[in-house]
Amino acid sequence: MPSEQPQYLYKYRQVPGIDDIDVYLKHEGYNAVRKALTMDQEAIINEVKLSGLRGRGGAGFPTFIKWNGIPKNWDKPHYLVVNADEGEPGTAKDRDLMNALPHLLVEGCIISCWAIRSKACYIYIRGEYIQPARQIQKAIDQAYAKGFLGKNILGSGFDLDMYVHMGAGAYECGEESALMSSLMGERGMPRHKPPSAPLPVISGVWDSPTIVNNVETIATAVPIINMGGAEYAKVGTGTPGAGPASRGTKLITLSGHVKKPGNYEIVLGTPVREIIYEIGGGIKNDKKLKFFIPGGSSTPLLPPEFLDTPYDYEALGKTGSLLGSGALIVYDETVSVPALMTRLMHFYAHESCGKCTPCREGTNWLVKIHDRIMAGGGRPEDIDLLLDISNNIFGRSFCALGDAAAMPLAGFFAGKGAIYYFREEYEELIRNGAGGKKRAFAPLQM
Ligand code: L3W
Repeated sequence: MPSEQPQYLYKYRQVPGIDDIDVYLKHEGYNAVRKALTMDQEAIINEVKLSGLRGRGGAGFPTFIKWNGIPKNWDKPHYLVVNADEGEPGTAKDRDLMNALPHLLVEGCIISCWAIRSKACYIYIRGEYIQPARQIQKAIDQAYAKGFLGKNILGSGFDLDMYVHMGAGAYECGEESALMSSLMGERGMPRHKPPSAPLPVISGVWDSPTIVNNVETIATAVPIINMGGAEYAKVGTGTPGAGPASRGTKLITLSGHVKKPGNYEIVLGTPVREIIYEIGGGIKNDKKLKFFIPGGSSTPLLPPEFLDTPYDYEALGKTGSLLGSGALIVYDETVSVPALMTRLMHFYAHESCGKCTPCREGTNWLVKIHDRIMAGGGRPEDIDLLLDISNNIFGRSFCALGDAAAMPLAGFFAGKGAIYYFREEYEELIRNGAGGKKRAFAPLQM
């Protein structure tokens, strides 16, 4: 365990029975709720602003701006929706948080709802997450029994109800507008966004103002209120309040060819090299690192020359990749890039909701061409065709799923992606056909 990394979310992660409210209460549990209920809305949002907290689901949008966006018309219905539809390949940090520390999420929801004066909170959990959903439901029941949920919470006059809603296994439902459609019982397809439709903070579920935040974002409200936003922001990169900055800690899922895969809490800005070689113990069987994917399968891979990049929003953005949801996937020298991309393209084509043509048709073409190359029937012009198709998907699909398929392969606008860095592997497979070096599919290991 990297002892020098402050643990704000994982502080009590290893305490036996911490998922039970009685144990949680003995470890600062619900202290942040007690404190928050003595603060007014502006004061809570100000602490979140001071903390520099940005959305932990992938976009990194400043949380306080989102919370401030809810119209201050408190009598009208408005909602908090927690995005627990963690579907990005390589990402399992929200699963761990919900399994191990369910009360941290419930506590974060109460604080967030109090900050926006919402009387209802929905936790939308991906269909496959049966155990996390059970854990959250148990935590909600225990919180009701102790008076942290329901009517007149701790005598404050604040009422709040919390509901678990299970998805049905569609990756697309992690996209906030598709998630809201699914929550309302409609097909899980994305909706129009600004400028042709209002933001969820103005009109979300049931045409009411809605905050949609990731599990980790909401849970982070707990240490922020406990320690104060300024204290939370003491670690990280960039200067708080002076341009974009990555402050505080981030849960990451470290997977693939490392000796110690797992979920870790790291300080934003920790170099990737330190994460892979110290926290992760280095490459499995002491093989050579070939490349890594920094933020989940939708983010472009990076070769070893980027090992000294600080793991933060700005530095990873400058590499042509992204921090994304914090899923760092590590690949050793045995991995075939075309084989990995084939596997990923199958995933995105399968998960495309079919609403828009560039994504529905484009992802299928990416699959067909990859399958052809892998079967030994590739043509020299296929590589540029893959780039061309990616370029026609990127920025032209209805939501980010199309971009997510194009980016690992081609980067942003056919910039630096798998083909840019490992074009010769595609060329070799095409040149040698079925006689080319045959390598196994690289699984996205956890
Ligand atoms: C208030 C404004 N709110 C924007 C809100 C907006 C949304 C958030 C970010 O995609 C990415 C995607 C994945 N006032 C606002 C405002 N908002 N302006 O801010 O919006 P946006 O459009 O930048 O991003 P998004 O559509 O939420 C998220 C990428 O993350 N990703 C995803 C990984 C998947 C997981 C998972 O499985 N858990 O996180 C990885 O890279 O591709 O590009 O809420 O409403 N003025």
